[in-house]
Amino acid sequence: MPSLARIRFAGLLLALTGAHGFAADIEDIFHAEDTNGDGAISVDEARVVAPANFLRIDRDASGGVEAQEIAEFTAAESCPDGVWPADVLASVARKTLEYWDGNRDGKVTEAEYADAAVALMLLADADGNREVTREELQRFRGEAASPR
Ligand SMILES: [Ca+2]
Ligand SMILES: [Ca+2]
Ligand SMILES: [Ca+2]
Repeated sequence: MPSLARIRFAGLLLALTGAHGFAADIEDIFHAEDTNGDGAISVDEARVVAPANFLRIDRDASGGVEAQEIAEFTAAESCPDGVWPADVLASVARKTLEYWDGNRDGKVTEAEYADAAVALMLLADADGNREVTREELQRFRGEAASPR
């Protein structure tokens, strides 16, 4: 089963990389999200890109993202370590939905997604200054990749 860190990582990646692919590398993420080019993704910057990312995951354009859509989106993108088994994928999608679904009604609106994108981004904010640097994201990614 995927570890909590891995599921958080999946949610973070989806939150940060919805518009550029699940396995986008850190330079791609910063190129797209660090709009003022100061080397850190701020809360405002993460919010600005959230709607475009949301539209990409909301495959049927219903205005709500469901677990199945998260699973489909994840499967359609390349994963960091190849294709996950269907049960793992379903589990990650379900957990990711739980993280995103602020009011717990089983689907995620664009506003919930934007809030979650910011909250998940801040999981990587090791020094708590509400911005995420390449180093912070790299470290978070490394910790998620080797669960203890
Ligand atoms: Ca920035
Ligand atoms: Ca939908
Ligand atoms: Ca920081």
